[in-house]
Amino acid sequence: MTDSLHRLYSFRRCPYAMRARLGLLFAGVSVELREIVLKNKPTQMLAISPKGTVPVLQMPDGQLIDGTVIEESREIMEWALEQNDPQGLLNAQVLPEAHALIAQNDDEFKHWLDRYKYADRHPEMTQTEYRQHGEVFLQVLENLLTENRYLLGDRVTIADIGIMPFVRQFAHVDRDVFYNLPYPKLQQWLKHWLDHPMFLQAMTKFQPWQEGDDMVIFPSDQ
Ligand SMILES: N[C@@H](CCC(=O)N[C@@H](CS)C(=O)NCC(=O)O)C(=O)O
Repeated sequence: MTDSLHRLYSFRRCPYAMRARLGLLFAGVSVELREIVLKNKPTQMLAISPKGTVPVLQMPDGQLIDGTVIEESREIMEWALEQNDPQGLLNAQVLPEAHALIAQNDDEFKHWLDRYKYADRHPEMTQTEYRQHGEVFLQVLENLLTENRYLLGDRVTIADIGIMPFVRQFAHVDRDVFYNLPYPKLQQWLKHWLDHPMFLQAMTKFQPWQEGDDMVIFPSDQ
């Protein structure tokens, strides 16, 4: 049984890996999890994905399907939900919009988030200016959440689980600042996710994987 599991290389604090783990949880798909340390990536991971980013999903041995490795977090979320999607996160009616919003997150917001978080490494602008650039996306999300409970309607979609880890990271640069910004719906949405059982499970701590370790199954049964 466990021989047929996919294997996920993951890093607990990485927002891309968080969205992949959330996708697996919402799909109810179990994988073998290998927690990694970014400064000491396993050679086994680099051998299958030389670009060296997490998350990476590897097909079980012997499955002769094209593309035996998925090395983009959005594709891992979607792969999982294509197996099983009881809550309809891949709702076809909003999928193009979800993709566009996730692309805006990954291509624009993440850029400002990194600079806001590590402003000392980017002295071209002040930290406040970086935050304000990031807030352009926060305002987009706030507007969506003024209309609906979730980003794209009254039900959760991949846009919510794909974007939430990044908003969390932005908020956690300085929680006092974040919760005093004029985005009440977004703050409420983030709090909802931070307390969500799936998110809490996605943040389970694991020891970094080493050759010879017992297999770790995610999600674990407890
Ligand atoms: N486009 C990739 C980006 C993944 C990514 O950049 N992950 C970071 C960690 S959050 C990483 O692995 N960086 C490599 C490193 O720091 O060495 C995806 O969506 O999966």
